[in-house]
Amino acid sequence: MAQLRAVAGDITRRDVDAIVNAANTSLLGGGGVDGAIHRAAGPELLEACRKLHGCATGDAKATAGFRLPAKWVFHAVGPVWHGGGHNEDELLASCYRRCLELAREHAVRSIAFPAISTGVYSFPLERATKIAIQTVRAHIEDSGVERVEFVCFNSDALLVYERLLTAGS
Ligand code: AR6
Repeated sequence: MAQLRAVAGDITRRDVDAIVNAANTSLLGGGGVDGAIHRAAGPELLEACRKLHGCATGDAKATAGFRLPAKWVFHAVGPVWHGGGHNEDELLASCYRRCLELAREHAVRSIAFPAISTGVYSFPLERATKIAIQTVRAHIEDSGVERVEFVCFNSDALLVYERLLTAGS
């Protein structure tokens, strides 16, 4: 049975096969976790991203991890929160599903996710966390992934993830 857990800290330091980036449709970098991943991976990551010609919201694309401990980066594009009536829930779930599909394609056994869309894109944290946990639980067995880390950059996120993981949400 796959293991899901919340961990505190910086996703760029995680020793896993793949880390997930909360990117934008250009895939050409940005702030938040995206900026941190590009800084830690080095300029080769931007070169690799240029060759992908962007990514639709709800989708994800893979590159190598370059200078990161992780072998792969899966660049997922979460939705911008517009109040909840613009398919935001489904688009966010789709990001997690697509990352697990990429995990299967690349034989990834361990993966770390940030809280996609909950920063600059303003998706409410608790609602996003429920979607993240439920979607990963629903698709993990098919993916071949054995270990999932939800990496929380601040203590609020860590408390929410720990509570909802324990609640079996
Ligand atoms: N490790 C783990 N989590 C982090 C890190 C880190 N190093 N840094 C920030 N977070 P955000 P979004 C958390 O804004 O809302 C970018 O400019 C952060 O606390 O990075 O999906 C992209 O290019 C929050 O909980 O991503 C897009 O334009 C979570 O990561 C846009 O932001 C996501 O926050 C995407 O916005």
